[in-house]
Amino acid sequence: MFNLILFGPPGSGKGTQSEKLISRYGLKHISTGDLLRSEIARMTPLGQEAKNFMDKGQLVPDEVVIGMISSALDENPKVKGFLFDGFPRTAAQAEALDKLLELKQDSIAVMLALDVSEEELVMRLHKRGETSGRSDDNNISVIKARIVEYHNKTAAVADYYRNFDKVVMVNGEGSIPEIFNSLCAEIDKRLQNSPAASN
Ligand code: B4P
Repeated sequence: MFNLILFGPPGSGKGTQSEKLISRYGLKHISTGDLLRSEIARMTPLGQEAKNFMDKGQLVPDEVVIGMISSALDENPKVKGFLFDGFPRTAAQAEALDKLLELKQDSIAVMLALDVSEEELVMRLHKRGETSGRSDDNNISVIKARIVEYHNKTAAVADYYRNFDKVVMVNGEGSIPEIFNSLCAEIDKRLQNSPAASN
């Protein structure tokens, strides 16, 4: 399998680029944000718990998210690979993901980290809030709280994968196709060395 993490602060374009990448490479998309929003829409107990955190711009507790990922991996045993979008977001989530993949004799091939200035992030999310109906996008103080959570808890995840030499920084500012091309160039380099992913 070829497993990829698309990493970056809120609003860096993870969701936007993931849609294009899964279509090009046939990977299974796992977005914890989408999974959580689907739980909220279905008004499940997990969704109700998650909503309390998401509406404040806080991360949902690790055990909730890790449980969701474990189920998603089990439900997709025969895929070419996974594209993890918005996960892992804490060092504990990163360690748990490595262990879950190890149980399947698998691992992360690369983390592509989108680099976007804070000013641009706030602008993008606020703009999306005008139309998305997402309660965490239409309030500047919640947007800023999400960015603070990112610096306090999520940025360390890149350090975790740096220890294994798996992080590649990609400029996340510019047009959507330009950024997509930069991501594809990095993936293509690695796929050439990964026989498992090319079949
Ligand atoms: P997510 O759903 O992961 O969303 P996000 O980080 O806000 O956005 P993303 O980076 O995907 O941005 P997008 O492409 O949409 O998280 C939401 C919440 O869920 C979190 O705050 C947290 O509470 C919870 N959560 C999720 N995963 C969790 C986990 N693992 N652990 C704990 N809690 C978790 O882009 C944003 C906007 O920018 C869009 O409007 C897009 O059109 C625009 N855009 C994209 N690329 C652009 C470009 N190049 N130029 C201009 N605009 C661009």
